[in-house]
Formats: sequence, structure tokens, C-alpha cells
Amino acid sequence: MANVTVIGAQWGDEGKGKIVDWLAARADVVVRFQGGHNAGHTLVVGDTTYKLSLLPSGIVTGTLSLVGNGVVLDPWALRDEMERLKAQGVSITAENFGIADNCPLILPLHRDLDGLREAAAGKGKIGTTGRGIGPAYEDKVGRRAIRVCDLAHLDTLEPQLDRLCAHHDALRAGFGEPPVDREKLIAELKEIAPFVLEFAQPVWKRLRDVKRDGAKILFEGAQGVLLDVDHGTYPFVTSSNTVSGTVASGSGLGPNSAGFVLGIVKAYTTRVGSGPFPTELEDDVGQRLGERGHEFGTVTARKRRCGWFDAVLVRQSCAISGVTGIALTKLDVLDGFETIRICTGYRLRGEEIDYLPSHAADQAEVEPVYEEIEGWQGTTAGARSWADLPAQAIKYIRRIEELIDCPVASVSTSPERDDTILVR
Ligand code: 2SA
Ligand code: MG
Repeated sequence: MANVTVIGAQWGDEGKGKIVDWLAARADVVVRFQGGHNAGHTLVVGDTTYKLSLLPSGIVTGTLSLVGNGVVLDPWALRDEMERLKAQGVSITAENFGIADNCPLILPLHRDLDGLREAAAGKGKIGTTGRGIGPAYEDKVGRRAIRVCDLAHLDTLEPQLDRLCAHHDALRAGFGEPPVDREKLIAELKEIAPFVLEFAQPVWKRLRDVKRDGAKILFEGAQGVLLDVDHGTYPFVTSSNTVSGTVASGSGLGPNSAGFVLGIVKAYTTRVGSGPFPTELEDDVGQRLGERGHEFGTVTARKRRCGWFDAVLVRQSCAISGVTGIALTKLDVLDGFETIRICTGYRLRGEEIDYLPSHAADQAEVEPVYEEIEGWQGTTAGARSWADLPAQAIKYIRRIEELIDCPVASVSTSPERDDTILVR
């Protein structure tokens, strides 16, 4: 196996966890390069279910796991997650886990701001995970962030804290909130610093060295391309770049390290939070997809919105992320539908278009153009080879492949690790 980059090609929750787990067992290093603990990966290994938010999936199998600089890190949430996993018997040490020392921190004040804004936004809210992700990235690009390496220099942090707090105090005042409690913040940072510093290192350098030794690297993306801050359904997006290109800037290895870009694609479409969703079904078909697919968020347990497969969106995601092949997941959820619809294009004010336009109002207004195919009566659940699939299911997969202009590399037919069909 060469290096592999795994990204979601829809709005997240495409079933990356299962695929990443499978690949992690074959990699020497697993790297997170964007996002934070807003991600949620569920790994089912034997009888045990592991729920990961920030830790790279390799941690469960003891594979070297690194958090790159493109991530925003909440050290308290990390400590809780590590304690939970350790209680499940997972070993996490400075040998198998590392954090980039130039990684910005998510502080309690970021979570406060995330919550205050969402509460004030009413109907216009983004539907964030409430983890402080957006405000933390804002402070990073605003050059005000406290980073992991600052934890080793807490005695000289005053000028940085002045700038950070001045900014946040002004924002908080707008919500009628008291200023940041600086003494409390410093005390919290002092308390957490030794825990973080045990794992802190220049991750770019560690990666350079393992690359030199021929290590196989798995880059583990979070969320999905349609939540990318540039290419997604802005402003209803997360605050990081979720596309494959972020592998380079978010870890400190060049763009030629991405390797095989595997786009994870669900056989239908889901989204959590607000924002446009052209193929959304608010009827009993949508209800049925949600129930059969257990469509609830790993992190926040929120109910996901469901709809038919949207080939326009996936085609766009694959192009933007340079996807080499896709892993199609949750095909079994479509078992037993009499007819299945695929969105092949949009109609916008009477005109047919073959892409998602950039403006939010246009995105909200596009109407899907559907093609209908006959469903299959047999079951695909648990299928492990092409021969196990009903002919109509194969037809559905082949049609998707054609419409998205990208080959299908694998098909997943249940949450079980082995219920996977490798296509080539
Ligand atoms: P944020 O918190 O600022 O990143 O939220 C902004 C938007 O990004 C969406 N978002 C997600 N969508 C799907 N899955 C995500 N991760 C968890 C999971 C979600 C969960 O994998 O299950 O448990 O609820 C994720 N993270 C962010 C979010 O819904 C907003 O639309
Ligand atoms: Mg998820």
C-alpha cells in the first residue's frame, strides 16, 4: 500500500470510521490534518465499539498516531477522550502518539463564543457542534492564538493573552457577557500544560523522518468536502479546509505525499446542521433512510437530515479533491426500496446546470433533476463479493460511477469490517 488520504466526499458521516480502521491496520502512521473534536469516528472492533473525536484512528491498534498543525486542539477534551480509551484498554504513550507543537489550542473562551453566537443567531444558526472550532480557527488566522508550544512558555504569555483577551472581551460585551477571567484561564493552562507537552513535537519533522524510512502514511480527514470553508456550502460549513489538499499544509509534508485519495461516499445523502440540501426528503422515505441507516451524530447525537444520492455534489467533491477512487458505504440501507432516485443535475430558475453554484441563495433554490432506477428485492447486507449482489444493486453502483466520473474502489455492506467488496 502506498500512502492513502481518506476524505469525506459529502457532508461528513459517510462512514469514514470503518474504512479508516481497515486502512489503519495496514499503515505505519495515521495523521489527522484538519478539524478538531467536532469529528466523530466510530470503530467497531470485535465486540468493542470505540468512539474517537480527536485521536487518530490508528491509536486503537497501537499504530503511531499524529495530530498535525492543521488541527485545532482542545487539550481538556483530549484528556477526557484519552481517559475513556485507556479505560477500554487502549495504550496511549509518547511513543505512539504525538501532537504538533504549532497546533493552535481551543480554549474555554472559544466554546463560550461558539455557544453565544449560535444561541443569538436563532433561525440563522449554522448548527455547529458547539466545540469552539470556528472561533479557534478565527484566532489562528487572526494571529492571536495560543498554541501548543506556548504551553512551554507560560511565564512570557502576558502580551499574547492581552491581545487575545482584548479581542474576546469586546465580543463578549456584545452579548452582555463579562470579560474573560484571565486568572482562571492562566491557572487552567498551567494545569493542563504538562499533559500536552508530554506529546508535543515538531510533527513535520517526525513525518519527514518516517517518510525517509519508507513508512506508509494514512491521512485521516474529518467532516466532508461540502463542509470545506472554501469549497463547501458556505456559510453553512466548518471552519477548516476539509479537501485532500490540506494534507500538505495541515501536516507539514508536501502535496506529493497524499498518495491514493480515497473519497468516502454514502449510497444516499445526509447532513447535520443547517444549510442547503437539494435532495433532502422530508417525507417517510427520508424517515426510512434515517432509521435504517441509524443516522445520528457520533459526537452530538443529533438526528441527520436524509435524502437521495446527489451525483452533482459528489462529482464536484471528487474533482475538487482529486479523488482517485471512492469507497461506497451503506449500500444495504437501500435494500428493499421499490424505486431509487439519483440526482443527475439541477434546475435553477428554469435553466439546467450540472454543478452546485457558489451563492447560498442559488444553492438553496436549485431543484434536483432525478433519474429513477428500479430497486432490488434481495439483500446486499453482509455481501462480500460482487457475486453476492443483486443485479440491480450492481447497476446502481455502475450508474453512480458513471455520473460522478470516478471509479468505485470498494463497496461497504454493513458496519462489520469484513463486509466489504474490494472492486480493484
Ligand atoms: P463546527 O462545529 O463549527 O465544525 O460546525 C460547522 C458545520 O460543520 C458540521 N460538522 C459536521 N457534520 C457532520 N459530522 C461532523 N462530525 C460529527 C460526526 C458530528 C456529530 O462525525 O458524527 O456528532 O454531530 C461534523 N462536525 C462539524 C456541523 O454540523 C455544521 O454544519
Ligand atoms: Mg462522523
